[in-house]
Amino acid sequence: MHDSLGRHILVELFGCSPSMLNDVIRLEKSMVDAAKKAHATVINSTFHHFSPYGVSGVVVIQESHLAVHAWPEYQYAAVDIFTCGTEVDPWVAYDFLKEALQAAHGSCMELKRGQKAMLERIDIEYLSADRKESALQNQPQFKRNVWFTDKDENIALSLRHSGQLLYDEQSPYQRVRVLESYAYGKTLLIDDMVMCTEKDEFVYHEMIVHVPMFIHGKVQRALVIGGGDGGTVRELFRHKGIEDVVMVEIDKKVVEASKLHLPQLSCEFDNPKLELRIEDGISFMANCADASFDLIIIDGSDPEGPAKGLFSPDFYQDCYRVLKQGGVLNLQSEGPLFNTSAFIDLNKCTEAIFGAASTRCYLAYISTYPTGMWSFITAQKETELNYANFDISEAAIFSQQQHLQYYSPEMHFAAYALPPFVRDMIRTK
Ligand code: SPD
Repeated sequence: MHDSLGRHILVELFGCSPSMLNDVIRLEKSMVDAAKKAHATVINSTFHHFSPYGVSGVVVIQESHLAVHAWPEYQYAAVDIFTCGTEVDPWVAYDFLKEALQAAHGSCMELKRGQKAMLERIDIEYLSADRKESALQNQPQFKRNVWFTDKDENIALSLRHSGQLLYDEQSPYQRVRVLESYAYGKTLLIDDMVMCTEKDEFVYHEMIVHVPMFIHGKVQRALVIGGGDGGTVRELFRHKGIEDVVMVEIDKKVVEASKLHLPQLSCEFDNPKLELRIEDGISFMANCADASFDLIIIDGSDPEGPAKGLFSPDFYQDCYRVLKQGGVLNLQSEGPLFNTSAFIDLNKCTEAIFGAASTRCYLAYISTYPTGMWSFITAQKETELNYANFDISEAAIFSQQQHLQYYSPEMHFAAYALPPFVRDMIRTK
């Protein structure tokens, strides 16, 4: 017979595995398993990863809770294990966690919570009588609440997911993962950033491709830098006039992840008109012959890791050289409100190379990129860019026949209308 209602163990775990402490999925699983080992009934778990490192999470059990806050950079985890009743032994959970987190050593303190000598029990039968029925119907069900968060210091986007990774590979360049999010379906991540999700990838891929395709009007040879998931080449091949596409992706793991788990994106990788090269797009561009493409699309990641070079003036100087006269460059240029400095720098850089009259920015609304507002830049070589000068009826028929979900001639016009605050961020003309 216990002399208190609950037992609360405050645990300090030192010398833990940093990768374990930074892995929200494994940490959540260990905490849930620890609860189960201690014979607790798990009701719910909520876990968040913080970038670049750190995880916080709680497992709610019928007998109270287990909580963790992990500092991978100190190889340290603070854990609370609070149980009530006689069936659950919190020390079993402690032993399990110490091993699972590969802690070199741990220190603990047990507090008795709700000491019976201090309490007086009242009769609350009247409260429970009318709840008996609903309690029977509402047996607790384990509900996981595992979140992926794409964030910088001040802004975050979170997606709740199943807690299982469908793909998880560390390439020489980056970590590539696919998870199953509840609201947006399968989601491709590079490091801690969302690249695309099944449910809204069409916005990005339709807008990065069809806008410049209709502006140019007769693209035959296109080059894609990045685009390893395949969404951009899928959209390019909707255009019957395309004769060949070269796609240069640095990381074969991105292509592999997409082929395995995102068939709606990777469906054109076997197109005979596609030359898929696994190599660095920046060196490819530096060594590419002058005036060899009608269209260049830069479908890279954010300015971290291997994509950093896709944000440099030398690279855009090469793009200019490699385009034919009248050729179009189209690039993803980050979120004006999320990666403001990259957005401004890319606009300035492309304007300096192509000329202000040949460069324009447009927007699309991509709900799974932080802030939702995303931008693209179109630049045309040795030609004043008139984004509104395209074959509207052809674009309308194309949009209908291809069952596009975002691109239409109206969206094409509208996309170039910038809210004044965005226009002011990049105003030079
Ligand atoms: N913050 C996300 C920016 C990602 C841009 N590229 C996405 C690749 C989709 N093909």
